[in-house]
Amino acid sequence: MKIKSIQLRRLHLPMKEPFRTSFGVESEKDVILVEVQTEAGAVGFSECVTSSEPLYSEETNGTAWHMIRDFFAPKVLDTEFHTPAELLTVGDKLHSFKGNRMAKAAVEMALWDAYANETQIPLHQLIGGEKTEIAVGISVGIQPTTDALVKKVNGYLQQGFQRIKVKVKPGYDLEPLAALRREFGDIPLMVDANSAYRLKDLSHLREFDGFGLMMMEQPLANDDLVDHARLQKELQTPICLDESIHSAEDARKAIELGACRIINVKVGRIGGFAEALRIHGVCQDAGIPLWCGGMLETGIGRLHNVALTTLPGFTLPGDTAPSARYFEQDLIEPEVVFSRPGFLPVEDVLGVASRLRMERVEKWQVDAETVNK
Ligand code: OSB
Ligand code: MG
Repeated sequence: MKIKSIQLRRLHLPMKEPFRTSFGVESEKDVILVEVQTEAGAVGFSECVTSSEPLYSEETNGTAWHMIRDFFAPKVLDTEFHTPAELLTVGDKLHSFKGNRMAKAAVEMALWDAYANETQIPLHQLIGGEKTEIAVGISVGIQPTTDALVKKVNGYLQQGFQRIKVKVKPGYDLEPLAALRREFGDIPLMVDANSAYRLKDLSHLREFDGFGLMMMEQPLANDDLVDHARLQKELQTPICLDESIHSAEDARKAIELGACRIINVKVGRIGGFAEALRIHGVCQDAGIPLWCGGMLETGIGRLHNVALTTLPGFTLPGDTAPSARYFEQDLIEPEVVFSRPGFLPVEDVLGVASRLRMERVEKWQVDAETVNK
């Protein structure tokens, strides 16, 4: 496979409802798509998991566009990849450029997707995935009232989601959790704080132990491992790291320190499929369970997340909900839908371009640029 051209597109796609976390609210999906064309005529797509503002991480759609256009895409233009083993080295070509892993991941994932299209081998097979369906839970944004939360969660349980993840922040945590336990009993329940607490909140965080949660996701700072290790020693509830894990090295150090007992892998956050496979290896060796997180992706990222989740180390339900969770109409057809309640099918996707509705991409597109060497 030889890379002939790379295009960037930016879309503003309407969302069904706003999604609120401890750091802010997202009401529209502002997304960058990367499109790769090969000499043989294959097409690969990916979506970048950056957002408009640097609230989840330092990266934004603006910085990602700049990084991909000016540094990352030119590095892979005209290069050749003949085997999956060679695709594992895309990251090495970008390694001298520091950070910006979301932007790097978008390029890397589009190359894997193009390779699946060119070789007609589904992505999940290329990366060594094994499952034929995957179990999924749902991430529930912060609601205006506890009643509203209970109502939402009830609907999701009816639909069959395998676990409920509730976004929390100081002032919106113990009371909603108590209401959910009262209403729904022993459901698989977890929280995600998106770095809203500090170690000084220890006595408050201890109270979460009373709710029998599957895990507490990223309670402390986005760039911290040391305080998470101190916190984990004080809590019964397993800590799951999301924002703090950018690489397999981070995973190794977090495990060594005892900073978490579970890791949320977002392939778009950590630099791509190759790094995800390395994290998978580190965590399998250490007996650390994984699950696949989400970034409110369109169907493009959703299909890539499904492929990732087929790896055997992803033993806990992920955040990859059906397309209809966020979008009236996804960019792909058929959309991502349950095969049975709480499960997504693993389909043989030979590149997401085969599912993409270009007229919908064009409908929501606000910017486009072809990258030159
Ligand atoms: O922390 O997992 C997170 C959404 C945007 C940014 C960060 C996170 C999330 C979610 C939603 O929890 C996951 C999804 O449904 O895609
Ligand atoms: Mg999270």
